[in-house]
Amino acid sequence: MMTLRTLTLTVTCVVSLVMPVAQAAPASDPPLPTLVEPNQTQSPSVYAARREALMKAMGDGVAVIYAEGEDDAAGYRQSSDFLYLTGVVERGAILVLAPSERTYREFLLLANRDPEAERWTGEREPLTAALRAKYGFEKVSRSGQLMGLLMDLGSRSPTFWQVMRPRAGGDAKPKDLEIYSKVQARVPGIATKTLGWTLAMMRARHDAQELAIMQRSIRITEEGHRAAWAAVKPGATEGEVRAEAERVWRALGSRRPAYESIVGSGPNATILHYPRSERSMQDGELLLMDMACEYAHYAADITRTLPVNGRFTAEQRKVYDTVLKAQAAAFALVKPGAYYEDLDKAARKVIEDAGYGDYFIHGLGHFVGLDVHDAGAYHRPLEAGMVLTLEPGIYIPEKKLGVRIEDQVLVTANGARILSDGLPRTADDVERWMAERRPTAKR
Ligand SMILES: [Mn+2]
Repeated sequence: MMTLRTLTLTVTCVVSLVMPVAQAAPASDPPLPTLVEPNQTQSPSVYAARREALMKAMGDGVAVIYAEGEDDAAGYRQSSDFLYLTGVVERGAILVLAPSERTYREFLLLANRDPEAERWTGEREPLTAALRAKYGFEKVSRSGQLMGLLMDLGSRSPTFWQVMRPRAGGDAKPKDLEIYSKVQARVPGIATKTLGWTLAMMRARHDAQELAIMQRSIRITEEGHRAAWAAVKPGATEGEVRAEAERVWRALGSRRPAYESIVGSGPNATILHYPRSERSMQDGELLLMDMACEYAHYAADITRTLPVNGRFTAEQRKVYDTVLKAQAAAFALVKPGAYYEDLDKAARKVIEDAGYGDYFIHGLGHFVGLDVHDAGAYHRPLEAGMVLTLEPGIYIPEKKLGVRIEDQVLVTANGARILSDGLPRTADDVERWMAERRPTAKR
């Protein structure tokens, strides 16, 4: 029987998790660009072209961009603005751009070496021609040079550009504005201006190579979802399910989850950022899994909701279908020129018309890229190359019932395409997958 054969083939594919993901990914996925190990970055020329575009937008003056990464369980994660412009994964690094200079227009400043610290964290490289070639900069020096360099450049082209979008929260002055003030206190006559949304818009419009990496990030995420779904059954813990996904991502080359995985059953499915994953799931409940990996610094973001025993109840299915319909209503509007607010409104209307208006309590979605909540301007029309999530949800705490369906959508020249198309989405497809692919309860 035809369906059986297809089924067998797919099962083989899913079970072979140790195979490189390239063999599991659909042949139509774009080929991955060459990534430079060990940091999974692209070639230095990719970052040089981005700096060139940013300098074109500046015209003149000087810009300082600080590396402001953070440490997590997987090590140092570079800040995305800095990574986008340099590909340099070093803490304490600083980028200086000065487009009106005649000879050297870009400067990479690195933190001083510390032989004792390097015994613990690994040896860093001296400032040599090899290092300049590796990073694609003609001028590489130490960060102690920053003040002198800025006094020099600022007196020649007296504008300091704020390139990074300021973050809300915290009282600290942004580091770029801080150093600008210090230089301005010594060299009068230098103005401060903002580039506004320039860098955010550059980051939001993904080129073909970035899209190939993002597609791979999604495929690895989907493999993890499938492995996790196979562990879903009454009595299993949320943690077992989550661990399966995270194990598979790591095995396929991902460094870290793109965000703290959310795996919530029954009442926990209604807690938007439920972090603990420690409950045993029960027969008749729903399990919400909002979990995805990061690959080569690019985030994925996918959510699915499954019935723990493999079959939706009538009420669960009604809620599920409403969420799916809301997602479809938003998706139908995605194309260049469309506004995010209108997508949100369309999805909300479907949920309100079905009588669940009070239970959709978050926004429809967000841009995805280097960060899971990526740079982008929600007040501007969508453009080709942008990727956003559509993730409507209905959460009814009094019924211990929560449903969210989240997919990543690429804005194309004429419309849109779902990038996360490798997992079942409709209620029927989900039930079929669970009936056919899930190991029997005996396991
Ligand atoms: Mn999301």
